[in-house]
Amino acid sequence: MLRLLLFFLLLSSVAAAQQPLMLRYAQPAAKWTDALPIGNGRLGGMVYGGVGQEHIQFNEATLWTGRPRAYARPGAAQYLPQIRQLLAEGKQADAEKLAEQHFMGLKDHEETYDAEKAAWLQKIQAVSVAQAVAKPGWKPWAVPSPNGWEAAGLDGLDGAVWFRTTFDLPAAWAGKDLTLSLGRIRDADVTYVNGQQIGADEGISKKRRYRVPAAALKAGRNEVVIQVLNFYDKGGLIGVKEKQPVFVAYPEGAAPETGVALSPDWQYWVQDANPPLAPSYQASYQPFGDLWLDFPAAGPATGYQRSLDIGQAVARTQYRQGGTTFTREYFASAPGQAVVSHLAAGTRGKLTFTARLGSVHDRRHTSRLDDHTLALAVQVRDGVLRGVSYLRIISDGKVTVTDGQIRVENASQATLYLTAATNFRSYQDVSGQPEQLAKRALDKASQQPYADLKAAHVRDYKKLFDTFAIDLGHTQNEQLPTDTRILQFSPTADPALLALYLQFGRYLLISSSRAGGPPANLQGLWNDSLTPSWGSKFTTNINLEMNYWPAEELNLSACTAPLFSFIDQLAQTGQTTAQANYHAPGWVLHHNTDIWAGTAPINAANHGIWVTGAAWLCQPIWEHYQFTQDREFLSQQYPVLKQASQFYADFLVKDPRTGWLISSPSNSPEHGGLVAGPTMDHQIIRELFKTTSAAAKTLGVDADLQQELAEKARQLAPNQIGKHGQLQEWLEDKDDPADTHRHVSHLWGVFPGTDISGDTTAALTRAARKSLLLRGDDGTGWSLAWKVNLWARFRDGNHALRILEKLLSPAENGTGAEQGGVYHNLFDAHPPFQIDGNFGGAAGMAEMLLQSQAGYLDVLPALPTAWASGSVRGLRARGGFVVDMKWAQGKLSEVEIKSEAGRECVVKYAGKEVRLATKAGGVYKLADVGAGLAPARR
Ligand code: FUC
Repeated sequence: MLRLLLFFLLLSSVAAAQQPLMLRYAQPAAKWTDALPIGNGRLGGMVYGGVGQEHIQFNEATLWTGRPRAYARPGAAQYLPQIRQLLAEGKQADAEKLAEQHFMGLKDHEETYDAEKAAWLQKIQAVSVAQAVAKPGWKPWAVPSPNGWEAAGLDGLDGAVWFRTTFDLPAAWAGKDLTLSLGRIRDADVTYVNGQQIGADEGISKKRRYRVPAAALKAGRNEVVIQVLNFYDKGGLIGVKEKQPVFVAYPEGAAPETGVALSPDWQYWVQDANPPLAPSYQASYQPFGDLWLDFPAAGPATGYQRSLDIGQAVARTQYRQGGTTFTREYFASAPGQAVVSHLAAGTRGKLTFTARLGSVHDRRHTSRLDDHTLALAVQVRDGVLRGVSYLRIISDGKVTVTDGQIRVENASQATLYLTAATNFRSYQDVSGQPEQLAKRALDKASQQPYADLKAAHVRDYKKLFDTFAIDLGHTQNEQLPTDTRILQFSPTADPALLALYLQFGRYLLISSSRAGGPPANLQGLWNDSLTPSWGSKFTTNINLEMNYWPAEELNLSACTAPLFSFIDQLAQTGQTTAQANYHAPGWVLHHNTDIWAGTAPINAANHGIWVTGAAWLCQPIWEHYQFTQDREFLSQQYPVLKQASQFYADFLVKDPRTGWLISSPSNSPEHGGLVAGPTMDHQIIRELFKTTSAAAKTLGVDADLQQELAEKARQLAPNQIGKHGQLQEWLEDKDDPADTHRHVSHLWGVFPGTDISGDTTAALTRAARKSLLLRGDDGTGWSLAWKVNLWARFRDGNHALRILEKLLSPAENGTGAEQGGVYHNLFDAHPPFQIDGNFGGAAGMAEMLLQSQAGYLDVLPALPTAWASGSVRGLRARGGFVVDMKWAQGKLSEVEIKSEAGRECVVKYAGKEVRLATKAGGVYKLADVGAGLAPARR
């Protein structure tokens, strides 16, 4: 007993020293991707941990632009035969043109926009350059930023904005015409030199290089004035991507490098910040607000530490100042439905600060609710959603509240309760009462003492998080701050960083995907921009699905609930689109969707018409059943599978050349334009037909449908091997072996699908492997993550680890340019931040350790040499099994399998196989004894 206890104590002290579940930093966050994320699935916060000023930027998952509306274009289907015909004749450009005009979904505001824009432009143009320059209210402007004025402090601004600066004309250039280079401008500009118009253009990709006639120039100082019109999204002077100088003037014909720079002392004046709402296919996820805490100026801070404990889901900041230790803790509680912060001073009465609520929304308002509570109300500019947030502070110090702030004086500790809600109820219903919801949560949370609230939060979180553990070995690097570990990372220098990365993926899923809320979007739950990249929506040609890859294997099945309820909504709205675009039964979804469950094709015909979003989203439904063996779930979700199958059964057409059934029109995601018969579609549809039939069989229903789907699956275009030995991405053998495009869509059948698996189709597996080699080892964050999973399925652990190393490379390499990798806070960089890489990377590591897609448990299928010893607890396998295992010197030493459903369990390892007849609840231990797998001796 004593020895056991000693062992336990030893173990726990090692664990504490190693801090395997901590992100740690020695300085506050300087930017958003340094800040630490907390979340409860609905409320998210990014904690900066500043000393003089604390900042928690926060989100609520249902605050989006847009409104309930029709997304599909009525009558689109009448153009379908012609689009198909054009594609069959090889006339891609004509097909895309026709589709662009008639087949894309409806944009919000598209009916009214042209007239409103014309009227607005008339108003804007009524102000002359001389009048503009004479206006009061010009403000200084930092040198223009490559990401538009949003990134330079004017987030969300659209409209007419004037800029001005000067340059000095060298005497030697007198009488010469000049070129003025301004880079790209979003969206339109009118440019003046010394009051004379010298150019005007519209278009976000055109580089503005205007001729300035000598006659417009003066000796000495010349004034440049630019009126910029920005109709939507990012705005302003956005530079150019190449390394050529911009904001220079030089003699016509001379090299830009010989030019004089425009003075960096720019000024701007906002003429009008209310342009008509621009047409948009889908809505964008929005930030909600900011909590600012200002502390009185005091001496320097020492012993600064900032951390995120993902074992407990608690962030902390600690430092000493003026002889007092200050500590802060933060978490987003799911049971408490609040973001909670606790501030404490080690010396009595030393805690004094002012709390404010702000927001980047133009329409925002703060007010005093009661003598402990401040309220913030926000309203999105383009849409019907509004939000309310309350901040209540309970403290032993003096608390005073005004309409703008809460002041806390001479306290020893203070607890901050932050709640938020919107009027979003569903994609059809915005009648929610945010005041009531946020107030109810506030009253409930703030009645609980901090310690109780925290204990309930930790308990709730650990119920999910503690179902899994992993150990890949330890080194001294674990003692370093996380940002340094990233810089010094290699799989041998710091194997524990990989384990941390995997667990951080699980942390992010628990924090951004909880029953009752929307699924994790492109940024999970976290977003600080009114114009986030790709709208921070749900892109369905890889990204949304990747977010849920780790859920089942890494024992977070419960976190899939938001995905399935979202799919149920898409299966409703998708029926309208199936009718409008294809005259087809069932439901369809294209490559993107938003909180309003838009399913129609968007953006452009060359990539927006990709039809297999619905089919792909059926895969996690079947997977969930496979992992959990939950028949009730399967029978509830079966109509979604059935109706998707009905759509594709109707949609497929016979290829006139081969006689195969093909998907047309469609696209191999974001690659190669609108085509007939991309390989990925056929793989996904084949898998859908197979799983729908299997589900029907399991449930004992729809025998006819099972037959029909089996027949259609047989007629579907098969996977083909092309002239480079590659798996063809398209129907025709036209792959370019030098092409390193980020999407590896035609490998869907290897992962996440099972259309091509080493066991049954060795030649196709070789071809798929060849295709992946040709695509190369680089890519955006999610592209790297996908490749990790693929190399795991190809049983090549060392290659998978090489890609993981890239996935964990520093996204910021110090040159200002970003690359696929991780930011300081371990967020995945596409770049920019996109959470799919975090989730896909975590799933890839699970695939390296255990696979079960082929009807058996494949133990350590892709163990890299560098992971010589390790252990894992709580991996899940299809069939309802939970697996713990240990390995040493690259060899399995013990595996323990818990059977939840009592199914037969086939286990394979290193060419050996064992079959176990299991009982529900039974636990089975096996060890590798050289000659085979045998029951383990205790
Ligand atoms: C897909 C990808 C892009 C990006 C976007 C959100 O369209 O091709 O790389 O990840 O989704």
